[in-house]
Amino acid sequence: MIIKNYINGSFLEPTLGNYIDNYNPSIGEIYGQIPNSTQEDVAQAYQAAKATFPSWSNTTLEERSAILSKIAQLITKKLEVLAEAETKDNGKPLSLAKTIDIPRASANFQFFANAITQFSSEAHETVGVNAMNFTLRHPIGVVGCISPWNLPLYLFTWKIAPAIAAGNCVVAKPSEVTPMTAYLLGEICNEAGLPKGVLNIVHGLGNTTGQAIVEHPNIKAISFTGGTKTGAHIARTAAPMFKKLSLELGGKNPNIIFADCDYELMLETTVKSSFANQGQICLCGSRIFIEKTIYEQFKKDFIQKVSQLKVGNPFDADTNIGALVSKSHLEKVKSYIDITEEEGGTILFGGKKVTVEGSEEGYYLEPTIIEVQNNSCKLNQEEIFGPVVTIMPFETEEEAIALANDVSYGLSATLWTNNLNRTMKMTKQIHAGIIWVNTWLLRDLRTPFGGVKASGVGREGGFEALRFFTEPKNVCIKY
Ligand code: TXE
Repeated sequence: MIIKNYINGSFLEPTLGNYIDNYNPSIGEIYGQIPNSTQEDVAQAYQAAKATFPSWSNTTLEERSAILSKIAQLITKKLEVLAEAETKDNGKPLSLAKTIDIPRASANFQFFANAITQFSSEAHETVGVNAMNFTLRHPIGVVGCISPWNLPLYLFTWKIAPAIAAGNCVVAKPSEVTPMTAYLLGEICNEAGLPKGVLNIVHGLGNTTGQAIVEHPNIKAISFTGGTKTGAHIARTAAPMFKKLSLELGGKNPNIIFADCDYELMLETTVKSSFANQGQICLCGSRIFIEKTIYEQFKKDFIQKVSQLKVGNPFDADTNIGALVSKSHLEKVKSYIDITEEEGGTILFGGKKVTVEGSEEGYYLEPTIIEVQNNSCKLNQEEIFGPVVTIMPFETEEEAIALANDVSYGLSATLWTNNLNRTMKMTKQIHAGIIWVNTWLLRDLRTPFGGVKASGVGREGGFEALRFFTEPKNVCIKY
């Protein structure tokens, strides 16, 4: 299958005619090609977006909202096709794509279809001097949205939906590793009656196509989700051009477990927060800290539960853990497992590549539990982004807080306890953008989403996203 760029409502070949291979990670084979777009393709996408901006930014909210709702409905209608495309491209279990990824992509459009009708700005009366201020919130113009491969359509739409809801036109690039559902989204947008040029999708590599979007002088805002190194590079490129930036980057999230928690619920949820999507979610709790009094019990029960997970072809109904996204990513994750001993750790479970019958060339890895001696080892400091977690005991609340914060990232944290005072104290002191208490990945799309420290800048979600994709202007009237 050869896919094309989606520019001005049409499917176009890249101007230079260059393509790159697209792999199916569950069998390790090339199954398609995608454009390796250049600056010219990005410029073409920009021109289409620019030409449409005056009319799109002047559509009524009702009109915009209705089109976004229609896109949401069509995503739901095509759930099976989209889920299968996502699984083939990414290697994630089909059951996950069907229940999480694709429903959430639809929810993103429906949420912002509703949110834009409720978005408002402020007025400030300057009492005593007869002056009235009000804030206008203009769409920015043409904005860039760049997304990663772990939750392909889910994260792509998480940016595009608020951008176009707010009246912007978009030049977007999905990850070159997982381009398929973004390609299908172009067809859906046409079917939903989204005016041509509102959304333009260019495919290609990060350092060429992505870089061209970030460097484009008139693409005024960049919303990016991906690796921290890439985020830093994008920030360096965009800063001298004074672009608005939203960066959602990596995480090395603590999962802190106290003895007073609801043990069974914690255990079941911890298996998910460790290994869902092969551990390739920026919110996974990859550093597990357990109160010493229940450490041995937890170790035994956790290993037992994890040993029941089935690694297999993602299209099989009973598969819990599918393939990692690419061969190079599998090698990266494995390289961390290989340094366990020199980093003072012990592999308690897993650690090896898996050969799946009938899919022998696929990129499979056992869910892996490593016991570490301290938090300063590489396994606890660097984002592995695969099915690998570390475990380590702690004794006091203060120690748990120190361990949680002793890392360069600050995306999310999970806390398991039924002690209210401890909950309040710890949620205030942990450096993270999101903290879950007695749950994990429970999402309300109105809430601010993003991290601190090396996990990025800015927040997505709810009105935060609509604020990012609009430019405030204060008007002061003296009367
Ligand atoms: O991501 P990249 P990679 C982490 C995870 C992973 C590491 C590297 O630890 O192992 O990052 O993954 C585009 N200008 N996360 O290298 O490169 C790229 O084409 C503009 C965490 O695969 O950051 C893709 O569309 N764009 C993360 C997107 O950036 C550029 C999810 C993300 O790819 C670019 C993924 C450039 N110069 C990886 N270079 C999370 N936060 O969830 C690349 N891109």
